[in-house]
Order: sequence, then structure tokens, then C-alpha cells
Amino acid sequence: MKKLILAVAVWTVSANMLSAQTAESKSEKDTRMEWWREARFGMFIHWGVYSQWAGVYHGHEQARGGAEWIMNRCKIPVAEYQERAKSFNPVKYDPDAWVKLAKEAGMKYIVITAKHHDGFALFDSKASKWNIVDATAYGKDLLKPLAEACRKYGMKLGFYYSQAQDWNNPGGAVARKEMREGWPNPDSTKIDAYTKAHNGHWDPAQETRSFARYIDEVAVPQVKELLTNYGDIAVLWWDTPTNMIDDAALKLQALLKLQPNIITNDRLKRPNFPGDTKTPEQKIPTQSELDGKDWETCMTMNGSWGYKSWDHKWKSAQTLIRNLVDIASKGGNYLLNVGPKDDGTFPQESIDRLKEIGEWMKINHEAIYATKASPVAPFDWGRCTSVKSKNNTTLYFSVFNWPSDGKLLVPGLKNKIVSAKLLGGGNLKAQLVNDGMQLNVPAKAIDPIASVIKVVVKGEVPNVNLDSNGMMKTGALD
Ligand code: FHN
Repeated sequence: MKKLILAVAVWTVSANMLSAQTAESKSEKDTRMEWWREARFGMFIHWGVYSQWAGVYHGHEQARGGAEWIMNRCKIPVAEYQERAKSFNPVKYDPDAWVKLAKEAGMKYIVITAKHHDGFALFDSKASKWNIVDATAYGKDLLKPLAEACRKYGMKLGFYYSQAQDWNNPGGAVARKEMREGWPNPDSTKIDAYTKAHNGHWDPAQETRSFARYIDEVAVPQVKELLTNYGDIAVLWWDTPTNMIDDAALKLQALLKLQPNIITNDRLKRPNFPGDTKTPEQKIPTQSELDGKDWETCMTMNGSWGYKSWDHKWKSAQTLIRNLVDIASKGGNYLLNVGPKDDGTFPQESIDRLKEIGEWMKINHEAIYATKASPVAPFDWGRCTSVKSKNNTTLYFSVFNWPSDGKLLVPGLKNKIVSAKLLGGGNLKAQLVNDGMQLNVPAKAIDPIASVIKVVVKGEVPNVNLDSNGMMKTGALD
């Protein structure tokens, strides 16, 4: 009898999931994914009351992890964390300026942390008082004006929602971390024993309700609010499916009907809720890892998602631009992060890099937007993206290492050459040679970061990179 009930339950779950997923045909999915696949470049925003702490707890620099994890890493009591939030007042918050910075950098969509693991809602929520309106001096919804600014500037908007982990709304899940990853707390041993015995929780106030009730009374109503009160939402970015169960995942997935065109990632619940996109984190898949699925690398500009005042390990604009090119050459998207400060401004280091990327994109954006992965074998002097048209194929070669001898070889390319030119520069001589196509280039690169050569060739270019039956390892679970 027990086996029968179990069989029926499993059958019901998979049937519901199946119906939800199979209803959509491949061409319908292609239509729904089209803007996202053409966009290639988006802004991730990790913002919340954790930006007040900025990676420091009572003078101690948080020992490990992103600053958005300070409450967990430093085992900050719920009462203390919420007391400090009362003074959160980002008076310099200017969503128009944020959206314009993203747009000028060439980004096509923004994904902001509507609620991160600390459970703090950046929006006016009736499901919990732990939100920007009821729990802070600022007292106004932060997402409403951002949604308006995105509509104004034609920017797609997405919400990140920590569906399982919630360290302030009772019943939320917690990924257990040891005290040593926070600060040298004299009570470390006692605290580690407590978190071990309490499923990672460090404060009794976190456990006055079951996870199932947290899902029904906080997560489900809040996701409903996010998908109802802010107009078109293009992306829902789930994260860290800690202790997630099918029942909870089904209830959350069912809400997606409120936004039929929404795109979701693969972090609702693993492995049986794959969503639309894979999410490698802080890394770019190798060619051999690609498995034909849509994917998006999310990455920080320094070492933290949330604002960390003492983390100055900023990646250079060159690294960020070459990452974008590398990712596009493998058919993926780049979700590049900004961690705003608690006054509502972006760190100057982030602004500088966004502007420099924007300068490059002004000249070279056609090598990124609406392109496909490289059909030619990898080569060591740069990357390639492609656009098929009726009779020809356009190949964009982004040169990272400019040749001292003025010659670049594209191995194995045999198609008849129609034209070759430098973006932002003049025409180039190109000819087919024994083992491929040779490009003759001027002595100096137009852009030392990446100079793009646009080559149009006759017909289709055979894709030599297709047989990779890779297993793309996706997103950290932390
Ligand atoms: O724990 C989070 C982390 O804080 C951050 O939000 C990243 C972004 O992808 N995701 C989780 C770690 O995988």
C-alpha cells in the first residue's frame, strides 16, 4: 500500500513537471529565448542591507566568502542584524543612473537581488515585515522605480530570488558554515555545535516555523508579488536550492504562468527542475564542456557579489572584455555583477570598468549581439563569433594577441572570401592559403584589448566544434 501511495506521489510530481515543460514546442521556446540569446550581456546587481556591513563585523574583516554572506559567516543574531537595518537609507539611489550605466556598457538586461539569503526584500511585501518599506528608514519600494527606469530605457529586468535559504524569515533554510569562516569568535566551538545540531541555524528565532510553512507563507506569496506588481519580468534567477523539495519547487514553478515569457535558470531544485539556462559561476566553460544547452556565466568584478569595502582585487577592463568575447565565442551569456554601496551608489571601480567596456562595445558590438559560437577550430591569437545569412557567413575575429609579422592564420577555413575589414578601421587583404585563411593586418592593433576583424565568406562554414558531448558543470551551490 505504502509503495502504491509513493508511486502515485512520484507519478503526480513528474506528471505536473512534465506538463509544465512539455506544453511548449521547440519553436515556441526558441521564440521565448530569442532576445536572451541575442542579448549576450547583462548586469547582475547584489544589493541589500548587507551592504551596510560591507564585509566587516565589529572591526573584523569577514574571513571568507562574499560580503552578502556576512550574517551567516559571522553568525550575526537576527535581532542585531535587523536593528542595524533600521538605519538603511540609500538616499543617493538613482535607478535611472544605474540603468543608463548598464545600457552604455552594452548590457541588455539587469538581474537584481529582490531577496537574497538574508531574506531582506528590496520591495514592498505583504508576506513579511522584513522588507525595505517596513524595516528601514528608507521606507520605499526599491524595485518599483527600477522597473520604471528599465521600461523607460528599454532594458529587460529580471529578479533574483533566494527561494530556499532565508536567514531572517523563520523556517527559511540555511547552508551551514563554520564560525572560523567569519571572525575569531571566542564562542566558536559552542556555536559550531549549535549550528550542527540545528541544520545550520545559529539563532532560535530562525526556527519558529517549518520550512514548508516558510515556503507557503513567505516564498510563494513574495514570488507572486514580484511577478505581479512590477510589469514585465524577463528573468527569474533562483539560487542555492538548499533543502529544496519537489512540492515546494512545484508551487514556485506554478507561479511562472503569471509571466508566460519569463526565462528561468537551473537553480530552483536539482536535478529535476532544469529551467532554461545553465549557470556556471565565476568561470567560463571550456569548449569541451559545452553541451548545447543555453548557458550564462555569472561573475564578480572583484571577489565579492555584495559590496565589500576592503576587497580591491578588481579585474581589469581588459579581462572583463576578453571574458565577454570568449563567452560569446562559445555561444553563452555574460552576467557581470555590481555590488552597490549602502548609500545607493555604484563603486567607482565598477563605474570605470562599465564605461571602458562601453567604449569597446560602441565599436565592436556587432561581434557580440545576436552572434553564434565559433564554427572554426580554436586558435591562440583570439576568438571568433559568427552570423549566418542566406548566402554567406560573417565571422568576427577578436584579436587579443596582435601579430608582429602582420599575418594571422585561421586554421582550416576554406570558404571563398567576400570581404575583410577592421571594425573601426579600414579594409584588409585576406587570402586562402594551404592550411586555412590568412589575414594581413597593419603593424599596430586598433585596440590592444581586442581588435575585431570582420570577414564575410561565401556559404556556410562547417562547424568543427559541434561534437563536444560535454557535461557542463553549472553553478556553485556554495
Ligand atoms: O550564495 C550565492 C552567492 O551569494 C551569490 O548570490 C551567487 C551568485 O550566483 N550565488 C550563490 C553562490 O552560488
